Amino acid sequence: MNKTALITGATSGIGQATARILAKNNYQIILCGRREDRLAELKKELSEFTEVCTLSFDVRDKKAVFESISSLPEAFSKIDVLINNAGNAHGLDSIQNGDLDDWDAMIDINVKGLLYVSKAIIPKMIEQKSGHIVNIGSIAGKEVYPNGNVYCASKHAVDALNQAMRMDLNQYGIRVGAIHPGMVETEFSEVRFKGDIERAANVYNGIEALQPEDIADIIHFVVSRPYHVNIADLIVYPTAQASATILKRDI
Ligand code: NDP
Ligand code: 8X3
Repeated sequence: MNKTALITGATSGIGQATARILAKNNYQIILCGRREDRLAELKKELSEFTEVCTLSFDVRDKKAVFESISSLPEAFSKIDVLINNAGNAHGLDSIQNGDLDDWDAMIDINVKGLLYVSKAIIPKMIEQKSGHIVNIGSIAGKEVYPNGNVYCASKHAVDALNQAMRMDLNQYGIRVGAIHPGMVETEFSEVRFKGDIERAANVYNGIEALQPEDIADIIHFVVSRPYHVNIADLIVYPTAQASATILKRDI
């Protein structure tokens, strides 16, 4: 029987590319995100390769998370792989100038949203005595950079939760690991800069950034290892990047 993967944030970037690669490699896919038009479009595209189901919910909405996941049809109810990917940065301001709504968004989505989705799925994995949780962190969870404050804090929390989940779920034979990307060219900067496309494009100026497919490829590698192999933690930079602030720009 094919394995089933649930991917949060599948409407864009890393999540969308991951859905594509897993669909082509015989996984049944549960696509999650808020933008229903994109979910429907991707479902149509991937249905050529595999069975696909969509769930539209905001990860901040506790009730919606639990209701959506418990509404899954029988054929999708055994979740083998959870990709906790939904998340974004909102703003890039100093601590003294930060916007409280941005802070709430990052903590509510990147940390609490990841927890809600995990909490809705972990009992199924415990019952199955198997499962694999892949948490998408960031280099912002390994280092802090100027004006990164709350985004970095949210991703440090993901790093801590990744370690904590691996410890607590060890007794049930559940695999837990994280991937921490550096600069990936997605809608990430557009969201961070609230639709300022020019400012977002400048982030990648003169840099051959990672593409979402590069991370998706690594996620596929991680989940397709033999079951006794658990890749616990990976940091992935583009070659042109050495840390959040050290970049070789060819301009
Ligand atoms: P994108 O902006 O391209 O994708 C973000 C995804 O998250 C979208 O599918 C969006 O779906 C979903 N999402 C955002 N907010 C919510 C919400 N409240 N409820 C449900 N889904 C939500 O960015 P990336 O693909 O780059 O980001 C994916 C992950 O990778 C994030 O966790 C990000 O922090 C991390 N990351 C990104 C890096 C980069 O440089 N791009 C580097 C390191 C880590 P929708 O809007 O439809 O709900
Ligand atoms: C995204 C990478 O450096 O903008 O998580 O924080 S960075």
